[in-house]
Amino acid sequence: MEGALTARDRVGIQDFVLLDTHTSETAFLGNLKKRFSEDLIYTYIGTLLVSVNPYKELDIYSKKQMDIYMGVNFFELPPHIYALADNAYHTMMAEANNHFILISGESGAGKTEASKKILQYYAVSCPSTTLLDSVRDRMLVSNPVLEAFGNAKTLKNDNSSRFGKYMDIQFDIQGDAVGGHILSYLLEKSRVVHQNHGERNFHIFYQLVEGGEEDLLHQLGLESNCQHYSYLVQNECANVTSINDKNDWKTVRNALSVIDFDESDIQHLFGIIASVLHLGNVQFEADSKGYATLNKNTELRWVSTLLGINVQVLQEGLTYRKIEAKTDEVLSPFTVDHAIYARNALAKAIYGRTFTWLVNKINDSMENKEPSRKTVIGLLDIYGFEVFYVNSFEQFCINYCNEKLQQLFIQLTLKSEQEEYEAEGIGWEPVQFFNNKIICDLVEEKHLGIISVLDEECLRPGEATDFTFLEKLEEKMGSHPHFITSVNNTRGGECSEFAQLVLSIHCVCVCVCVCVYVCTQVMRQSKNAIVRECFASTESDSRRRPETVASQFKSSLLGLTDILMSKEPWYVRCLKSNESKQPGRFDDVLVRHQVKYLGLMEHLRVRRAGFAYRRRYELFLQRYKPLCPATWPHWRGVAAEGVEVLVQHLGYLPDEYKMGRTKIFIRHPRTLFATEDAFEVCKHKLGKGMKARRNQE
Ligand code: AOV
Ligand code: MG
Repeated sequence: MEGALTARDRVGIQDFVLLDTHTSETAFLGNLKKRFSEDLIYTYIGTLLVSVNPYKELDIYSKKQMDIYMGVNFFELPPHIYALADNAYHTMMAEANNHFILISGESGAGKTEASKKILQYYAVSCPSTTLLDSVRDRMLVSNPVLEAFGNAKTLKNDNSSRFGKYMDIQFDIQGDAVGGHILSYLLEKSRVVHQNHGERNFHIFYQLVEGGEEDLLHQLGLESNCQHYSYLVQNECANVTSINDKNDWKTVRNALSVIDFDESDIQHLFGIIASVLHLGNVQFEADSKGYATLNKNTELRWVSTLLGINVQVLQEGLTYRKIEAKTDEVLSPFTVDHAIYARNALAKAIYGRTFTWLVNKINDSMENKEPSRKTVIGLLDIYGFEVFYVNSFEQFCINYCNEKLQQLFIQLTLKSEQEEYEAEGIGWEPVQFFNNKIICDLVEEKHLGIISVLDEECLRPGEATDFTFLEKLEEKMGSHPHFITSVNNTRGGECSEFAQLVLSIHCVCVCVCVCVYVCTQVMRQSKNAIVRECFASTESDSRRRPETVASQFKSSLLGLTDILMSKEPWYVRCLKSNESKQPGRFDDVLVRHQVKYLGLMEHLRVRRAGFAYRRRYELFLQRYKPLCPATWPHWRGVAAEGVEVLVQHLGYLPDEYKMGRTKIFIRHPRTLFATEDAFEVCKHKLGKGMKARRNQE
């Protein structure tokens, strides 16, 4: 009987920590499902926010909603991404330190949407001035631009991020959002030239071809039909119902003018996108000796015009390798296969470097040049964990990145939390959890991990093959409990997923080698200003062997971990409700699996058994001493004793708090909120005099 249900029965519990009867996985899922069926997609575990993708627009992101959440304590309103954003902001302001929000979950779970909601919240709700409005507009429009160039339809998500994004939002001392800075991580460049079945290339190509004005397309030599371009039609998937390329084109076009792109930048940028499409249509034939020749060069002429490079030079670059002998250079012709490699490598290099250029350009436009003190909230939205039928080097990197972030989460929550109780001498029953450090080590350990073995193999061009690589892996880590290969299968002819991974790593190595000559030498002659800038760096001139892609990625992730470790964490854990991207469907098995591997139950157990809040005695006493006659205006003794007197006076029950060596630990946030409310009342009573004194202190 619907009418007999209490509100709690209907909407479930909004904080799992309060799920009083049991902490079983089934109860956890039951609560999530109940809330999901009522369109309540957010639930807390303490201060961690769990979000379940509704796959439909919910009316909960209006300006009115933002206003409701502004400056309100975490648990006073239903859970919301705005509450988390607001609390991170207020803590940053109160403590004058840096924070980050780690948004994680598998592909299609809602990370990018969550990060956009948070950015919108800050852009709209923070104090405002006309000058700052333009910075905020730029931060907001940077999203559609980067998504156009860095997102694509995959089997898991129609708008899948194919690069990792970390964005610092900078706030000044008044709390105004005054600037932004983006770091991007490993763009999946291979998508430019190849997409798996049912997937698309990056959105921008379809947007330009479908939405580009007639004049523009004419100038770029493009047909307004995706079917014409071999890089776009590999999987007959140009049109996707959830995507409106024509409208998105308009959004991107407008956004570019907001972020300071002048007409010449825009011409050059779309010249590059068009040149990649033309490159894809460049075909080779074998001559009588089996060497590559162009079968017709209309397309190459377009590439040459758009990039401002002599067509002869370009043609040579794609069909010959330059070998430097002692005194002079010898041109060695490519086979058709090698020419195709070179062509694809060039397309990927141009696109990849243009993407980096775009990020830099956006950063310039969001930069705040004021030297004043700033604090930041970092937003991390990376590509989510993904496993396809065929997995390649990209999935290896993406999933390794997700393991790294899970490791960070474990370190910052489960591990450090329990270590702190131990250090503080708080009685504690340890909670068991799976520590995925062992997986991270398997991938990244010096001399022993998969990446090291790959690097070694890359030092033996010509000798190393996919099988020697696999054999080395077997030899070094065959007995590792989390290492499984299918060496035997691959020898039998049938390619396992892992062999595919290895094969594609090999392709990456070959492409990188071929590309060194084509890209840098030829592209530096470009009359297209963006291309010239992109290839101007001197890295390939150096005599040193360039770092492999995997090693570079590993270093960049270590750098990211350092950035995050220096800040205070907040977490959003996104869950995918179903695989078919449909509203109203909650797939128990799928959600249970994510709850498990994200370690949410362990997190809940630590939270429930533990303490939501802790603060050093001195700081606690400093803030709340006006609430007790014995501690106001000064407590002359040891801080811990003062805190004990204070909380006794406030009526804390013995179960609500524990006294550690240096800190007080408070079990439930509501205890602290009650104290904080009392403090607010007291502040009013004591009036401005007290505030002034506090400020002096
Ligand atoms: P992801 O970022 O986690 O995947 P997205 O944020 O792109 O996933 O979400 C995928 C799709 O789910 C979106 O395009 C929306 O259609 C829908 N969606 C997600 N969150 C919401 C929400 N709060 N309200 C309504 N619809 C939502 V990936 O980038 O592939 O790892 O790499
Ligand atoms: Mg995403």
